[in-house]
Amino acid sequence: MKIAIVCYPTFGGSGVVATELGLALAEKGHEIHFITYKQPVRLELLSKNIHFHEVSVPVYPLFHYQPYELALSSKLVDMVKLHKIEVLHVHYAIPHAYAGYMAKKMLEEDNIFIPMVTTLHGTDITLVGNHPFYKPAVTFSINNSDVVTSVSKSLKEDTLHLFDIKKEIHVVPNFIDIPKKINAFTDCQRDLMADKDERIITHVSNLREVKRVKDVIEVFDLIQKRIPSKLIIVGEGPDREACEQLCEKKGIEEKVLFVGNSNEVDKILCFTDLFILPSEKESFGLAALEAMACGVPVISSNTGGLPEVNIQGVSGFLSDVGDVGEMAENALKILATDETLAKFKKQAIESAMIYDTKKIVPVYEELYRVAIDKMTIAKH
Ligand code: GMT
Repeated sequence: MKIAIVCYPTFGGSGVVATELGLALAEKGHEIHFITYKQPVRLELLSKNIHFHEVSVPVYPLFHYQPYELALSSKLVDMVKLHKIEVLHVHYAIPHAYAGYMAKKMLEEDNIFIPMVTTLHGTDITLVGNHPFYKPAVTFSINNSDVVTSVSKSLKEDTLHLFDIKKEIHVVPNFIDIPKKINAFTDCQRDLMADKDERIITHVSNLREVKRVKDVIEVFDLIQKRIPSKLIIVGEGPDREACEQLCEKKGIEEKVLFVGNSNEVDKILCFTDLFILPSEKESFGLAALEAMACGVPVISSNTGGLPEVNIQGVSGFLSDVGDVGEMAENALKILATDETLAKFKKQAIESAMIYDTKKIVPVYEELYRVAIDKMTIAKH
């Protein structure tokens, strides 16, 4: 199949999933066209089946807001025609499903009928999409997609609860190449980061309010009072400064390392003993799954889709949002002895297995096939 993928190319779960999906599909022989404003961060272009088309939005002084949706839909029309693309897969409803719908309609004028698959990722539904400013457009774009998928059961429920949806929503969970993660590193040079007797705790996110990074620091503070440990915070975002100040206020700045955005997350996870994700909202929690696939147990909140990923008492523990005391106690249970830690590490990998790329990518392929067939029948 010839498939166009539209996503956010920056650091962030929806872009990562879209990129990994494109790479996995290309490996299976499909022709993949990424259409976005920048090359996705995890995209490796060295394959005959991978193409990247940049959407440029020229700056014009009259516009206070540059019309990205317009440029994207025009680019989609041109690329569909040029490369004979058969299906359009847009990740994150805003504004991609909206721009995709416009492209579909423009193409129909030329007798080109292309199905659009929309994948809902999280805040496009729960935090942003639900805002009255966007709600009518998001509802319209979802209802006018040919296939709608959500990354968790919880996100599907939220979507049906918050919007007037007339479409079936297929739950297709996020995925990860588990064998690749397990074999990513043999020697990850743990000694560079911590002393032998110290436990290493990690958090990865875009350091936004919704991630509650201050809770990560509160949990770590309680842990480090009881056992020697280090905290690594990976990612950039608006809350970084306030979090650095909090570490200073607590006098733990020597034990907390802010490493910014990193392309070496697997390497960091390789020497990590525990992952903390205390988010306010989390439709799935790809970062938690990545940690588990690397054999890292997870302490998380029990919000959204996290209970579908992090299994209570098996891959880690879950607590109510903001309950930093319980999170720290649970963390200490896991880190107590090398034996318990080893048990949780093993269980984390086992729990991640159901989300292996090989199990999930065929589900998308089948949805594309059905959508293309339906479109072909409707055309005649
Ligand atoms: O919705 C967001 O906050 C951004 C989005 C992203 O692009 O990182 O994250 C969402 O999609 C991820 C991939 O499907 C999920 O793993 C995250 O849980 C989800 N974030 C939230 O729901 C806050």
